[in-house]
Amino acid sequence: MICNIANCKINPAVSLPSYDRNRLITRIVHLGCGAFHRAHQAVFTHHMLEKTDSDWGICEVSLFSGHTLIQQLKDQDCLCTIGEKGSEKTELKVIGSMIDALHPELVGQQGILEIIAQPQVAIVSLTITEKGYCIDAANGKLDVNNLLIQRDLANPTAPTSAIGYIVEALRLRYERGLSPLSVMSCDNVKENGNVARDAVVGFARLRDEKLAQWIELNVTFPCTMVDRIVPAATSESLGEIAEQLGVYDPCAITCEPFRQWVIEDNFANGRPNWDVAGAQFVKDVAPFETMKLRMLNGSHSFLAYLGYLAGYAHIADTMANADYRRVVLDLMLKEQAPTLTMPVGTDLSRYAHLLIERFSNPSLKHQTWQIAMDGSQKLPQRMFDSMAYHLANGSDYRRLALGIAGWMRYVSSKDEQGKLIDVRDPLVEQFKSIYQKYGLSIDVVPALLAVLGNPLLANPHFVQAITEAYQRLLDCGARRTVAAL
Ligand code: NAI
Ligand code: CS2
Repeated sequence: MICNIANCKINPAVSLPSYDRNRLITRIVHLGCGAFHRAHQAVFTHHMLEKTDSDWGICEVSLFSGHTLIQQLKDQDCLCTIGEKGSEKTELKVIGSMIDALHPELVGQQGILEIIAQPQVAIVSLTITEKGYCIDAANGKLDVNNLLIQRDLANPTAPTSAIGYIVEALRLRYERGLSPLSVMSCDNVKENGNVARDAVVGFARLRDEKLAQWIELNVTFPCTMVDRIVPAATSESLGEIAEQLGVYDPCAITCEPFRQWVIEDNFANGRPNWDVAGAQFVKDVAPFETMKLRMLNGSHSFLAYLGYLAGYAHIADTMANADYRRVVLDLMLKEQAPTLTMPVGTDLSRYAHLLIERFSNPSLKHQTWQIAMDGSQKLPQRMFDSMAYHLANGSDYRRLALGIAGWMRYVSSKDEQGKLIDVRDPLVEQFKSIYQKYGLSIDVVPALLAVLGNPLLANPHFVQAITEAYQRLLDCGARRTVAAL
């Protein structure tokens, strides 16, 4: 018998699901069974199940990478260990909210579509990364030139993109006279529900106007603000958990103890009472989402690019440098907080100090390289929107300019010692050709802004500020440039 958490004795100090998992049925299908989903929505659902007699179970789907993980989850009855790492101790819990796991390589595309088309399924949730929405950064609408979208338009009943899957599954539900459902994005995308709706309805319209109208009228796309720092698993993190758990769990994830979820209460076909597990249902998520994207994620990206260039592997290492710590707090309070309009009573200074504490958690090995990934998809909502505010208001934006220049220097794919950087981004080929043409020089600045389709390119003050910051990075390196701010 293979020993795993479903059939072996595990450390009795670890908490196990206290509810009868046999009562759970697939009401949620989750696309993007990565690290974050397991440590966030699956955990909230687990705690909700502990406190209620709800039957809301989750069927996990990975559309691309991750078929090994899906098989491993199935092999252990979809149980999975979450290690919440405080700065002093790690608390383990085995969660039971996931009840099935699918991958196209294991069940085929039809297998996944038919699960979403089951009558009792009420929510399709998503953590498919920013690029999974196939959006054209220049106008925020479905990118019809995206290769996955083109492939799915040519062969819509055998989709490959998340958007193609959702539309085909909704077509099956529509044609079978089934109830609609809610598509709930949990990605770090500005107005993530609206972006998901625009992509889904936009794609459906290219297939069938009637289907598009049915979706627009019946399917809801709640926006959410999601927060929990969840680094990718490593052999070290899995080993640490195995030691404490008493058995090796290949699906285990470590994360910080903090978790937050603010959800627009707009569901077409019911929803779990996630509020009993600490989630907040609100009418308007936008202020919370913007606050988090700019203050947390904007600072994260700043630390990731300038930290990586300075030779720091993890966010906590970067935060141990007093200059980075000071500058990132200033970035939050002086350049991000003033751009926000928050509900009365929100204490942004407290929020910023809590973020400093969370980023400094030394036991959380969150790689600067991981956060640096996909910058072309992340920077608009994390930094460019705030820059637009400052340009319109004549206020200071030196730190934001340096963050963007840090990204530009990072995508050169050579660090300050000349070592190769493994740049991951959907636009990586375009970055390569820009650097081949101009080399490490300020001429890359307008060229990189142009590939992002960024409208601020037309603003000479903006371009000058980024150019100056980029030149300082070339002259002095990241550490000295940050220290001088
Ligand atoms: P991950 O790399 O562990 O998982 C990503 C998942 O997305 C995988 O299942 C992968 O198959 C899928 N995926 C990747 N590209 C896709 C595409 N083009 N179309 C459809 N599916 C695709 O990453 P992780 O940590 O789970 O993060 C995923 C997203 O969750 C992030 O991009 C972010 O938007 C959100 N998030 C992550 C947090 C974190 O700390 N890790 C915290 C808050 C939000
Ligand atoms: C990070 C986020 O990878 C990144 O870009 O900034 O995933 C961050 O860890 C989360 O948003 C925290 O909630």
